Amino acid sequence: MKSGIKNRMKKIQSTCNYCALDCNLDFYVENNRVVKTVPTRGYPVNDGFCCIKGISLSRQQTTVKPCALPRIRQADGSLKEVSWEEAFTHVAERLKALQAEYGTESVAGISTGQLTLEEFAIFGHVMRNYLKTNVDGNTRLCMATAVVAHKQSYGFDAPGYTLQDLEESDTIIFIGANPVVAHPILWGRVRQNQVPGHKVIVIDPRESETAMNADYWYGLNWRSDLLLLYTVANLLIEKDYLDHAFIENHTEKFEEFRTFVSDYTLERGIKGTGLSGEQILELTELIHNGKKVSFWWTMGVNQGYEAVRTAQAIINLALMTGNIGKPGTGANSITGQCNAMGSRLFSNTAVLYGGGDFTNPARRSRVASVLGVDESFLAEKPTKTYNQIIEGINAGEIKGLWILCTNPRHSWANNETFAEAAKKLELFVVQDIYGTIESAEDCTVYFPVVPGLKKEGTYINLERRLSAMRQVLARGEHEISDYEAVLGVGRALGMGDALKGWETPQDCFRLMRECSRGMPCDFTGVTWEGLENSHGVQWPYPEGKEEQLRDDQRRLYTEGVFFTPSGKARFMFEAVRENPYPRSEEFPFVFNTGRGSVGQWHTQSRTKEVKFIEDVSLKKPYLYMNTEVAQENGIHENDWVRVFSVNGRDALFTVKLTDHVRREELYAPIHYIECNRLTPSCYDPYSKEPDYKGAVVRFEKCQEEPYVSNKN
Ligand SMILES: Nc1nc2c(c(=O)[nH]1)N[C@H]1C(S)=C(S)[C@@H](COP(=O)(O)OP(=O)(O)OC[C@H]3O[C@@H](n4cnc5c(=O)[nH]c(N)nc54)[C@H](O)[C@@H]3O)O[C@H]1N2
Ligand SMILES: Nc1nc2c(c(=O)[nH]1)N[C@H]1C(S)=C(S)[C@@H](COP(=O)(O)OP(=O)(O)OC[C@H]3O[C@@H](n4cnc5c(=O)[nH]c(N)nc54)[C@H](O)[C@@H]3O)O[C@H]1N2
Ligand code: SF4
Ligand SMILES: [Mo]
Repeated sequence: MKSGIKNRMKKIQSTCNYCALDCNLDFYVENNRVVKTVPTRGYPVNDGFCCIKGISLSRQQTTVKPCALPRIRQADGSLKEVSWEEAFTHVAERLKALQAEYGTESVAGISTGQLTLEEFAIFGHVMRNYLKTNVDGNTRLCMATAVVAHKQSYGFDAPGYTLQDLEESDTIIFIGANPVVAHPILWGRVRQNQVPGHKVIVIDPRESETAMNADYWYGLNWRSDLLLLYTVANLLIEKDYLDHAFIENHTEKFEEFRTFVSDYTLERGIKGTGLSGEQILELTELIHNGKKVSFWWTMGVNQGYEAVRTAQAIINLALMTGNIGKPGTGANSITGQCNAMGSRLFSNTAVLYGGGDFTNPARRSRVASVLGVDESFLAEKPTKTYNQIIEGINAGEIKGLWILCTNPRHSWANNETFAEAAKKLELFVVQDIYGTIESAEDCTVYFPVVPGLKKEGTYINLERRLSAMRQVLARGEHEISDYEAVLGVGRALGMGDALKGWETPQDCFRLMRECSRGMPCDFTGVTWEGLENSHGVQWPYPEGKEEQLRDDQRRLYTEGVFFTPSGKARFMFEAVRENPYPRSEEFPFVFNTGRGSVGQWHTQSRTKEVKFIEDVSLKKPYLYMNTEVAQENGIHENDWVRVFSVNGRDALFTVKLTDHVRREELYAPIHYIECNRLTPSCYDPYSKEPDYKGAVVRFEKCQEEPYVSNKN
């Protein structure tokens, strides 16, 4: 490249496809190379800032290898490159053959919250509508709890907030959320809050990076959130710290709730949460004294054995104090992946496109007419859940699996169960940008696809904002996108007319937009072109209402009207349950898991390619141990321990000493495959989201440094 004035640079605005903020970035391109990445100024989410992952997205232009042809496993175990046409035909024929031999539901898919809306929509069309089988998403590992909680409490999966609420709130309460690490740009919005005397409160058993930066930290016992939230609700009622008018006009079942929580006395709360009476009373007063109180939750809540009820207990607090629908308030679920929100409504897995149950006749008729198919063509029931799919493979009922944009061999709970499953599959298609991911080890077909820089589509962020991914770099020979790969298999299956109108992502966008018409997520006023170089658009944005909806920071429930038949929000509650995995003499430690650093992304396939992230990230699995506990066990920094889990497995970790985890806790970042070797198969009963943060374990010091693979 020649130095000098960069006057031939082309600027393309696109969306970061890591976390749920969906920051917009301006990519400057010269000779089909990104030479500069600048966070988009004026974009309402990130206005000129972004984190280390977004700024280094252009690394993928060199690290994603140009090997563009798919591969099929041969009898001798090797992978042979074939043409795309051959691969499409092979996969289509194998899918049909398996269905013919073992039944319709003997093949399945695992989708994702990290592709474009159009990509998982077409995957859902091919697999769920046409093949009539099951596709769940990695969003099950992440957002399923919030989805169920919203549906039951609000009548629709509709988080109501806008990011501006973080700047306007005077009392910001994070529950099981660590945005300093996981959502740095969201944390930036907290830092911009100018409300005099505003307070940041963190509820987390661990003194997380966010807790370290907060005004109040409530380090409750693991898995005692539901008890704490009911105790606080009871105190708010006893002290009459309620918004009676809101409760009366906009909610249902409050009287039942009042009776129910009267059992949750302060004494009981103290005993179960490990917090003092003063702390619980202080938290109650903070909620009462705030004029604009906002609650924000993430995986510390969603990933638990009574997670849905915990999320709803947060919603209940917002409802009873009238902290919803107004600036700076809300019971706000923070999403994880860049397009989890899109996946929740447009992947055709748990609901019809645009929302609505598979059994809802009006919705079936609407979606079928938009897609130009007979109603009977549409999937008839929600998908089997992720755990049922893996269990189905291990039970020999499911023989074919197609995964895209997810790495379950690493990320699935009790991940050895996935390893076992992968070996049993007769057809295992892995579609990824890296052929080196752990999940691809046992694949029978590998589909290499291009990364986000080379494709286009639509993303929806945590505050319901649609934004455009636009192609930044031209593609090389044979390089195709996820959309084209799925379309290719669909055509090879003989879908024919059922793929009419699905020819390009832009066509699919139009279909999905029509499916949204009249639904809470109506975005019929958004056009493909209009989204380009824009500020993004929050749903709802119905056609004809564009003028009234110009504001960039819109929230739902401003009139106190919800999506239930009565228009009222519901108090949802249920008795606190016994922890299925309590600490015991045999397993005295909690094995807490979560994000390790701003730079590391999940299974690290992408972020390990970024030199300045990789240079500062440990290559070997590690965990944090309380300094005193380490001393008592003769353990020093960087010593190795073998951790034995309640799931019957063990794994090796190096030890990092810290005073920020409590005595009873070991905290393991999820970015190493060893982490989920130890998490048990335990799920919330309603959402089937894994309880990823609640394993119990014991450890032994290793006398010598063991050999550990450096796969990660
Ligand atoms: N750098 C980076 N950022 C990411 C990601 C990444 O991999 N890397 N992933 C993205 C995705 S998909 C997601 S879902 C989000 C996740 O974002 P977060 O949920 O904020 O992150 P986690 O680290 O999983 O967990 C949050 C906190 O839950 C706490 N916790 C554990 N048990 C309990 C409990 O019983 N009660 C309470 N109250 N808290 C508990 C943990 O100690 C931890 O501090 O991050 C997104 N952002
Ligand atoms: N113990 C524990 N386990 C957890 C969690 C936890 O807190 N604790 N969190 C859970 C949560 S919230 C989540 S979201 C999951 C995440 O788990 P995964 O979804 O398995 O993790 P990722 O590493 O994000 O996997 C994404 C894959 O997509 C590939 N990819 C990237 N871009 C593209 C593309 O454009 N096309 C295609 N086809 N592939 C692409 C990447 O190379 C990578 O292999 O992990 C879950 N696992
Ligand atoms: S905060 Fe999230 S969306 Fe923004 S640059 Fe970082 S990873 Fe990307
Ligand atoms: Mo997630």
